[in-house]
Amino acid sequence: MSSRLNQYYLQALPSSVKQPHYQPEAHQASIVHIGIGAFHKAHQAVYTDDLLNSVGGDWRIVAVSLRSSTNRDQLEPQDNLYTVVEKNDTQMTHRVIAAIEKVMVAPENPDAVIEQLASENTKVVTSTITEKGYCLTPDNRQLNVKHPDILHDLENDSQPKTMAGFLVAACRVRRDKGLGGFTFLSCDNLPENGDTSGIAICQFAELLDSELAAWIKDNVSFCNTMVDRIVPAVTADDVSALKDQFGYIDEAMVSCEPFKQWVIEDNFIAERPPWDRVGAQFVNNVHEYEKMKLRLLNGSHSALAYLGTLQDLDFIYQAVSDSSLGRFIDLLMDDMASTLKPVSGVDLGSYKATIKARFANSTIPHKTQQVATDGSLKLPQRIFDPLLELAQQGTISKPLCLTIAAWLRYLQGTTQSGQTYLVNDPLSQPLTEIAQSTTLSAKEKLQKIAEDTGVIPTAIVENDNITNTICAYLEELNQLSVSSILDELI
Ligand code: CS2
Repeated sequence: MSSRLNQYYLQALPSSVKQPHYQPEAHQASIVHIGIGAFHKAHQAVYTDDLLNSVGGDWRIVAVSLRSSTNRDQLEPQDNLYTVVEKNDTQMTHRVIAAIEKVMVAPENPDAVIEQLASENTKVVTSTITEKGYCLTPDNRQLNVKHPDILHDLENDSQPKTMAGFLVAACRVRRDKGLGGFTFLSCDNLPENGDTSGIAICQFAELLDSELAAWIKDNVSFCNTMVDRIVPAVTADDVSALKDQFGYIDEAMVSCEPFKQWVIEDNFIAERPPWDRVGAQFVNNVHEYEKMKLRLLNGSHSALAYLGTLQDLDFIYQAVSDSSLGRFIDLLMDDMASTLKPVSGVDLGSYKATIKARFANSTIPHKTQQVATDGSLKLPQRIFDPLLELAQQGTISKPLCLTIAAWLRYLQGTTQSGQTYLVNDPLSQPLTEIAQSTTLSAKEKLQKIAEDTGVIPTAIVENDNITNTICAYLEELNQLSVSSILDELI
């Protein structure tokens, strides 16, 4: 019978699985991470494990799940240990991570989460709650004060549901106890993720207590960060492959690519984990790194997700390996690149080539449908912003217009061969209803999405050159095959 990974099993691990060199319980937790999932486990927790291995310090992590108990239930029986499998066509490595001290499930005990965030030991709070967890307006810049969860938290500020609610409740306790604040690092793909989180959290606080909002502005620093690592959702096959190879069960494992990057704005109000000793970069300004990654990597990812899904391609590696789609991505990246300023130490040509090679990694199959989720929250920073910037420079980007048309066509819920799927997006109901209408013209659909949901910016619907291009592509996508449209564009 196979054993479950836990602290006792560590001694029995085969030597090809790297183990932590430190005694986990000898290090306290000074980081609270909100939104534990595969990405956190394969990114920030790996950097932190590297730090504990090579430098030490009280930098373990208390992770919080705002919704489900799944991660706690998988990790707790394993003493919060889990395996990270890094792989591509030429390498595969396995290591056990011990950086997470425990997982708290917020809905089970919100007071305990507030207490942890308000503890004197807490110096840094990180988050990966996906774009929708921030409860922002459609342009992803302000707090959506009409969001049902925000309304709930304004009414129940000591028993919150949202991250903003928890952070503000914890700041109230810290202020009342005479403690200082902490540094907050958003690790999600939002535009200017630190500044945006700061704006939304302070807006939320302002609605409750303006003195507390002022305290937060003075005592909490919001760092912008650029995070990068491709981490597809874990499958039952991943868990069985690990068991077959090494003979142990790890329900909490994650698989990812070998590549990882973390650029962090150096704006820490409290003690700073020396993550730069283990490969992260502290810089004065993250914006250009962030824009480069959001547009070249995430923008291309979304384009592959929508165009790939329409072509019945289940995985990103299949989409990028399709010769027409691959060539299309080159054109899309060229247009994106002309909206970017030079980034210190980065050669854009090799950056683009590396992204394509990373997408082509078939050993970590990443579902097109996974990347396609929540398009209404991803497209503003990935596609709409660069499209409008290019239009200001006098260019109507065909690749970007085709990507928007592909998203609208994707919202119809069928591939070009007629396979159906569910659209996963917080606004799926209004968006699919408009996209599937048989009476509205393509232009009316764009206008209605802009008016009813605010997702498409008015600057786009007011620009005839842009709307005509998107509408022409949408009509073509309803009549022709994706590959013939791509071939024509190329
Ligand atoms: C992806 C990202 O799901 C998505 O929208 O584009 O999760 C992407 O894999 C990461 O940002 C890579 O760093």
